[in-house]
Amino acid sequence: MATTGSLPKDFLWGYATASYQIEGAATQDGRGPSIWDTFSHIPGKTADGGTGDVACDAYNRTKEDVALLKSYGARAYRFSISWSRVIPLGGRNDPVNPLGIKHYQNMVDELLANGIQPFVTLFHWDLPQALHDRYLGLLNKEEFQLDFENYARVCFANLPKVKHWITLNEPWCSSVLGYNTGLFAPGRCSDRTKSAEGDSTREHLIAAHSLLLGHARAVRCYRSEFKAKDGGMIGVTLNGDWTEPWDPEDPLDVEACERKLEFAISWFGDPVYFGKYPDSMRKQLGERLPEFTPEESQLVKGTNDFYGMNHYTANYIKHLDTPPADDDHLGNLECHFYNKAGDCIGPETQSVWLRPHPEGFRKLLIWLNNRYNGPIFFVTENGTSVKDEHLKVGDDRFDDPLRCEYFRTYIAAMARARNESGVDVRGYLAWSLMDNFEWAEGYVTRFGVTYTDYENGQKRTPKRSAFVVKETFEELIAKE
Ligand code: PNW
Repeated sequence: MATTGSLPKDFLWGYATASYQIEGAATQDGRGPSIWDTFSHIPGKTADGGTGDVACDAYNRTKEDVALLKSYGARAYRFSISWSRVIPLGGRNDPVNPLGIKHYQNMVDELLANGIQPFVTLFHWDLPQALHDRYLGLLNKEEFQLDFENYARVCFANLPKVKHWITLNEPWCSSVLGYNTGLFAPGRCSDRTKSAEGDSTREHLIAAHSLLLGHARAVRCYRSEFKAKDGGMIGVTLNGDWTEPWDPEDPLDVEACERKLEFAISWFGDPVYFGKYPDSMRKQLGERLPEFTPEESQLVKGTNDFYGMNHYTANYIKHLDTPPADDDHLGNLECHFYNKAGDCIGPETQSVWLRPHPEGFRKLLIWLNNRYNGPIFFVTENGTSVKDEHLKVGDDRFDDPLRCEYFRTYIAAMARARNESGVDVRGYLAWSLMDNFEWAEGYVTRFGVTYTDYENGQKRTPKRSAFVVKETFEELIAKE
């Protein structure tokens, strides 16, 4: 049981967002376009034709949103920087936009003035479009890592008060969804009905390699030029779902569970902690998986001051007996919501990939803790959508019992992992502060503890879950 007062008094909790999902102001104050501006404007790429042009208009509501966070009792806020707001063309020889810098400085100052710790993500998928046009972005490892390092340095130099830096958000999503399935920007894949260009058998593996090198260079830069003076921490945020065997009696399903975790998480986690890709991936992917040169391996190894963990759901895993497809990114297996006995992993939500299963959160924290030898953890995202929430009317829009239950049970599961298994988790950022642009789902799917009224000037109204999260942490955190 998660008991009263069982989290330390300095436990950092709060909410998370990302630039393209909330800022809007797509062309304001000199911002350049990102690959998400381009992609979301292509008809058919988002559920409702939604784009981030206006989103929650958060760019123009810094004070209002920080006041909202404060009213929720938040001690921390995770936001991301729009690269193309800071360097509109993105590259290391391109001009820096002082108005973009100013915006994020104001945000940090406003948060600190209200006692809220900023957690800042450098890259939450919104690559400057100019870098994609110039050299195919993530597919050009030499150029990308240098441009990312330069952008990171500009951010570190201008935001010295930030003590928690996250280099990349979910590089799995940037790689697989952007270059293998093509569901996310830039939408490349082998299916020519979806994309004129792309190779789903290789490009996601190349993109991932470039991202790891960019991450590593940004960390090296922070540690050598800023850490001593500014005293912050830096790490990468990885997503990962828990896995349970479809047939617990079948050793091949049990093995496939581990393989799924390695393909999804250790693809990035193992290079960051050990300087190499997992053996299971090398075995299946062969020469399609890039090799780290000895220099690259050294550069990437040991680059997390903390493990940033995004976690939402779990699946039952069934192994496949057939040889893997060349474009397989899962590890030659199937993901299911029901197991062999007919048990369901969790209730439906609005997101086809997400079903609540809080025990999986506890188990995955323990799995990660063992694999990576007890790192410091910050949970940088956790939350849920609610089925048909977009259809609700009147005050019912602000009542979200499934989300309330989700947060109660997931936060309790995290506290148990900490208290019973010694997982050093020091903070928790719920996804999300407010309903926002949910990528390919557009505005249909809502993840906020705050209702955003897109019809009425993006007005924000708290949902019940905002109070539940506050009460849950007030109870769990020790008073002294
Ligand atoms: C995360 N999947 O994305 C992101 O970091 C957020 O920006 C996003 O809004 C949030 O989760 C909710 O979706 C994911 O398909 C998107 O498995 C898709 C998947 C996982 C995470």
